[in-house]
Amino acid sequence: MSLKTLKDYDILGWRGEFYFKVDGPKVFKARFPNKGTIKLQKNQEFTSRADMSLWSQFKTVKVDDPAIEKLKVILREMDHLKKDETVAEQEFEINLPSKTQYVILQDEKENTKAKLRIQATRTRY
Ligand SMILES: [Ca+2]
Repeated sequence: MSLKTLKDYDILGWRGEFYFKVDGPKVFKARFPNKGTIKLQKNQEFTSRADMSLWSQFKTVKVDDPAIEKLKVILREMDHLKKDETVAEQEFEINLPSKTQYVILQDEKENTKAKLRIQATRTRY
């Protein structure tokens, strides 16, 4: 995952404080990072380490039986003076299994863009 913004999100021109929420099937929800925020100033970019995941899930899928998992990813920005703002929100349909793919989550004005890597390859153990 990488996150880049072209905008100043805070009134005082400091930095945006971003976090992700992922809505999985039923009631599961995840936040990334679990605690804290990704702080970005205008034109800064954050790239996560390879071992960081917004969401992980195992699912047993029968061979030759196509399965689709839907995940909603929400990018929010925090402000101490008001409610957290939803910058971007999108539902992704992930075919299981599929090759590793990259998707873009961004706001309407394309100021803030997250590039997400979806890895839904077969796991054997
Ligand atoms: Ca803020």
